[in-house]
Amino acid sequence: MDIRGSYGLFVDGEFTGGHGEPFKTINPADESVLAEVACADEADVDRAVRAARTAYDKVWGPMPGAERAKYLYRIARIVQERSRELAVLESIDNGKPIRESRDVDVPLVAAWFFYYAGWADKLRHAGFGPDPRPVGVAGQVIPWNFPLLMLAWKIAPALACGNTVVLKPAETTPLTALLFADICRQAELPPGVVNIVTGAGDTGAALVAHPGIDKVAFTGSTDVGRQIARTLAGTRKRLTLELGGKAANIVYQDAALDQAVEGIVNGIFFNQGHVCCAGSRLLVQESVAGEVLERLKARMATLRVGDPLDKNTDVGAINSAAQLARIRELSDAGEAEGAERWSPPCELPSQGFWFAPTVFTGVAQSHRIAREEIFGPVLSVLTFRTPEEAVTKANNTPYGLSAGIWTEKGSQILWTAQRLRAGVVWANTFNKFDPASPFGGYKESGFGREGGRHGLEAYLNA
Ligand code: TXE
Repeated sequence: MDIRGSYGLFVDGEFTGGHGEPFKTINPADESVLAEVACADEADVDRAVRAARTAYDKVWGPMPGAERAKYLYRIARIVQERSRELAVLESIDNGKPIRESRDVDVPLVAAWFFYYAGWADKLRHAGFGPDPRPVGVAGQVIPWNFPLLMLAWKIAPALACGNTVVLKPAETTPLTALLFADICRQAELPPGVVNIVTGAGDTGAALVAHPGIDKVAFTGSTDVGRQIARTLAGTRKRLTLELGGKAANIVYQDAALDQAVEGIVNGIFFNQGHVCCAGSRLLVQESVAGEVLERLKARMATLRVGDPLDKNTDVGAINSAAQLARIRELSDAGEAEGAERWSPPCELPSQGFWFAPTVFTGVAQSHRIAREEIFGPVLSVLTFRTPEEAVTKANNTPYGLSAGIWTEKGSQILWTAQRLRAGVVWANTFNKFDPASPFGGYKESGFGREGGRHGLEAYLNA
């Protein structure tokens, strides 16, 4: 598949044009145009939903689970076979380092399909009720930070349960979803089971509002999540929302500090910090704060920022000009509100969207950089004296997606984890994902769980 050129929507097993104004997707590392992509308007979304409905009624819904499983296994194996192509395309459309797309994103995509393939023929015997049925047609809207992985999180469990889908990728990263459509064709997935409609927010809004959709799954900003909840209020549609986060990464004084520093770096600089569960607030016990910061800065100075396709790159490009503007705005607010800003010396490319790894110290809980999701490579450091204070500060956020705990004491891990209002709590590690583990938030981070057995519940009428 040549990635330069024009791209269509994927409806009923065919690539087709759209009636909206086509848009360009660019490489954020150098701003070059990668492709022109079709935009789906309401009529195109309607076509896709109808195709999904027909496929659901005639083919996919009635198909025995063991047969559906074969398709999911086939998709998983083709993802593995075409992993280089997927990783390169993901890196140039998103800006993430190839080391991450190659070693994290794409292997996890395959893992998700393998895992849910295994469930497809076991739904009747897994406590979902005597006769669990698929919900029907799912409308799925995903963001740009993990374009392929979010697609896998949404499509694999939906298909395993017997639903068909219409998925809208983000407007800045549509290409790997279209490559995935090509993989569906290669796997001979029946037409209409997976449909991809490209476009911006209007296309997403049309999909969510379409009366032929039975279930909406959304990952993205809290604002849009709220809008979608309003649109769906009073309808029969089911909804899961996975929204933002402002995770606390708590480092106790007895932690293995070098290991903790690796976890802090991974927590906030992985994927340029474009991670809903990023450890964007470091809460470090006062007695070791100086030592941790010294080691953290030394480690940050070794991070290589640059070309996403260079295998040695640690931190790639910011996904879009809009996201870069947001990161800059919040970082400027951090300085204006009195926090101290530090970045290692690093030469950023002159073309493209770049932001140096940054740490703020002297951060107060009232500062915007302690409260708002920055969604970039920017860490806010706060300190605490007692475990009680750590928990209070960690929970002092409207979000509740994830948290991290660093300590050598098992009892401290349990004590802290039980008190944190976060859907995922990592201990002595961070940003670890596994298809068997449920993932999702409390409070303004959304509701519903993706992954594991829980991830099936959203797609079943039990
Ligand atoms: O998100 P949007 P944006 C946060 C992060 C980021 C901020 C803004 O803080 O800085 O959100 O990012 C589609 N109806 N997260 O503007 O707009 C849109 O086309 C239906 C956290 O990119 O929410 C895209 O496909 N769909 C987050 C998807 O929603 C609509 C990941 C996400 O875009 C729509 C991304 C509408 N009215 C951003 N408007 C996470 N949880 O990981 C837009 N979309």
